[in-house]
Amino acid sequence: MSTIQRETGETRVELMLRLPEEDAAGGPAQVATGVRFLDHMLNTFARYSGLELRVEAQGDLRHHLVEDVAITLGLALRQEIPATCTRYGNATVVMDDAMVQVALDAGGRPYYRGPVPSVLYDHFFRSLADNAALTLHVRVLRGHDRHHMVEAAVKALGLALRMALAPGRAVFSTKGAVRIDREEA
Ligand SMILES: [Mn+2]
Repeated sequence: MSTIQRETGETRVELMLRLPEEDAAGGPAQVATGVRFLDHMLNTFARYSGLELRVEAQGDLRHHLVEDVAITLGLALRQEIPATCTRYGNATVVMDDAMVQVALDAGGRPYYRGPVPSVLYDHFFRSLADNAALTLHVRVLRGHDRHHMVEAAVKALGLALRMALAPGRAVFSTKGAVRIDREEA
């Protein structure tokens, strides 16, 4: 379990993230950021990833809240990635008009390739990938409703993470081991 409090002149974020028990019906979430669409996306993230998530956030602007919640979620996720796990995950999710593919590597190589068709949520995915040290590729294959495209991307991210964080016998790397620096929460 990782608990992080992050406070700046713009926002205050308190976040708890916990890996699921095996076969847990995922993602109990308690989310209150004051931004309803962000709450919707965080609940969706928890549901699809199976991670347990609590977030309380306050801030001045919606833009700052979305970015700082993504940073804090990324920092917590980085601490929760097991030293040995499946490491790679991918998922393609459709939601009416939208079809979104996500492929990721949870092996400590921060890289983001988008875009998703929302400046705000493109930033969300980039901040999350940077701070969790994920390689995260998001491809919007189809769609015209931005709500659906962003939501399908979050669902695909959750499912891909669920796959990547599943127990693996060994870290899959030709280097023999992937060291992931972490501070114990
Ligand atoms: Mn929705």
